[in-house]
Amino acid sequence: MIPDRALVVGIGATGGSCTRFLHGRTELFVTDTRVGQSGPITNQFEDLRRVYADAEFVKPEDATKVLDSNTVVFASPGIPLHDPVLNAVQTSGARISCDVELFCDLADAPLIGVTGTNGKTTTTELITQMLRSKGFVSGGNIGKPVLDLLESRSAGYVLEISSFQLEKMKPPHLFGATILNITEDHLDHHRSFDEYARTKTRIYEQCDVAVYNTSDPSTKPKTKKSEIPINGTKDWCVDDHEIVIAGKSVPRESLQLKGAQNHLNVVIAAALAYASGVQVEELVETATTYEGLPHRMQLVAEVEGVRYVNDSKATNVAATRAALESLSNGIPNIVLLAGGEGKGANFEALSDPLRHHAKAVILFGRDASRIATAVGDATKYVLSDSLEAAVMEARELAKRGDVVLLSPACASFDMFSDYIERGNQFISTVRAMAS
Ligand code: UMA
Repeated sequence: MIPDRALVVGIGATGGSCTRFLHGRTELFVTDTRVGQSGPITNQFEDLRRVYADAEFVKPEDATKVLDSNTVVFASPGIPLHDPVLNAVQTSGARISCDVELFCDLADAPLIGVTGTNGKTTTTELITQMLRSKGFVSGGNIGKPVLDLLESRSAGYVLEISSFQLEKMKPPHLFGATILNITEDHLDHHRSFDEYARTKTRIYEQCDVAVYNTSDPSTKPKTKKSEIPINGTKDWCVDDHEIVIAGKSVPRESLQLKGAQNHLNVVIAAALAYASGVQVEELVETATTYEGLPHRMQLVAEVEGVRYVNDSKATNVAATRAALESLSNGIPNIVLLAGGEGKGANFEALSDPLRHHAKAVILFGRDASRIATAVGDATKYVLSDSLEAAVMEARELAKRGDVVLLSPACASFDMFSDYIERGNQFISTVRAMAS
């Protein structure tokens, strides 16, 4: 329910949405831990202060002064719980929450929640496509702050929920929930892999139907639930040649989405939509026609017999591993472009797939040398100053039949505003080269 007193921390997409929604509905305070630092954030803060004149905008160092035990703090996902401001909140008696918790309390419709290290956005979109005829819409970490969805009064919602959000909310009451996979990521935000994994499992605590992958025990609910275990029954599974959806076999080659992880996610999506009442024929139709999203294993162009693939959304080691494995043709035929902000990851896990599938890796961005140290023995490596220079370098190294793959295994924030800008720069460089 809407609290009597609220502090919004952060003025990004989430904080902006919280401020818009709570303004006029509660006694409202707003802060951002970055105010006072150089950069545009202080100006944005002043602009917002003018728009929401009856909210009180406070400096981060004064934020704890406005807290009491009745205050609910809506913390932006990117701020870790161990940040000094959130730390102080926890000792003040105020309660930490987030927009997703409030949304789940207020939305009067069935909710489906999707989390996991990789594939969340594609799977969330696919479930939403499968449930479109029932009037479901998507939101959350996918890029649409959830409180903005309330006005649509939709028949149901498919929410992509990140670990950054799950750590700040009570377990949500969901109709259906899934953890797609859990691999190492965000170790600069969560204090350990165990904490990251534990946070993700909160998605199942209050759900009616859990869908998980029996081949990956970390995705399994800890308590007994009504569940659809994928690869645990012949009605819902993936094998070398087919996927099976509610007992109906669909050849894998008929799916537009490629790669083993994607095919597993198609079955998971179908199981959640099936539990929500969609007919099998409709599920198969959507599964076979859905083309996926940009920046995820997106074929950009074929130039002189070399395919250029944009997988800029691969911001961790597991995603890049999956990309290398799904494009491999059994010989080292991939020139990988990787690098950026490594988030404290261990890049040695890339050595094996690079040894088997890559003829070279071209490294750029802040952690390029760190990655080179970890994987330098596995394949030839080159350090590059920019993404454009890396593409040119790749063109020299790739021969007819090879693949040039941008799959950075890192966040983009050291060089770009986000993975979309990084992917778009790759696309424009490749297209300029092709013309
Ligand atoms: N920050 C501060 N102080 C603040 C507020 C933010 O330092 O007071 C910093 C954060 O540490 C972070 C950056 O600002 O470095 C942006 O964080 P944010 O929480 O303000 O971001 P929003 O603009 O609100 O966007 C967030 C999600 N971002 C993150 O979780 C980092 C978006 O997911 C999400 O789409 C949006 O809310 C709507 O729900 C993006 C993301 O990268 C796509 N998510 C991670 C992922 O998918 O791996 C979890």
